[in-house]
Amino acid sequence: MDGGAFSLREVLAAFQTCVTEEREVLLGPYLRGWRGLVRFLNGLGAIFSFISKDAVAKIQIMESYCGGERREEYRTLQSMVRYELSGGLVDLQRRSAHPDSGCRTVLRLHRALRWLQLFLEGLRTARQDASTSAICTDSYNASLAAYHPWVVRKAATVAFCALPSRDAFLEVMNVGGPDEAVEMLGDALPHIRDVYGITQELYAQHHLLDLP
Ligand code: 1Q0
Repeated sequence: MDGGAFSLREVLAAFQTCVTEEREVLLGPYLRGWRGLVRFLNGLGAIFSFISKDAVAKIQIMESYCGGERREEYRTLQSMVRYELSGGLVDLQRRSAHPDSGCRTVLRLHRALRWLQLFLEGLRTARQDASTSAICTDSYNASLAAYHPWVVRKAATVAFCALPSRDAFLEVMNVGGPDEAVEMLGDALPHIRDVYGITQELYAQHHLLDLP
């Protein structure tokens, strides 16, 4: 997946690899999936760099935990939550002693995964001449927008206007023709939904859905 054109198929496959038989979410493939998505986003133009910079910063925080001294604790989302909560390593009220906990960092990516799910579903089912910026704006308003201040929402909405047409989009996915791209999305989406659902349930159980 390094260098040259790459296919969104491989990127999305990472989210399939994430889920273990015990229905735990492996952080390694989860972060590889995000890395791949960011590469894709960068390919869409410099106007999206304020988004990819934030995503990369969050991926890097997580990669440093996953490659650090306590890497065993960061093998899965479940082990991370257990470890950070039992060690008092999560700021629950406001960011102070642990501003960059794994729990709060993954929560941001998790919310963005919901946007991705809605956006890809929209692309998959839209008419051929549908506007991708409208699909993207709708998905954003139904998910991430609720967590963003006005300026970020404004900047995001402006950037979305620069998105290419649906067909051009399906082509940059690099999985073949539009029909194949639609089929690939149909195969990949259940796995994204699954990862989202498991994470959502885990975070709800531990009251982590509003971490500052
Ligand atoms: C295709 C267009 C991409 C649009 C992505 C939508 C997300 C918009 C988000 C804009 C916010 C970015 C600015 C930073 C916000 C942070 O304040 C916020 C909260 O963090 P914190 O630390 O301040 O509490 N951060 C986030 O909400 C995280 C946002 C991460 C966004 C990751 C997006 C990665 C996108 C990948 C695009 C893949 C496109 C694939 C589509 C393939 C279809 C052919």
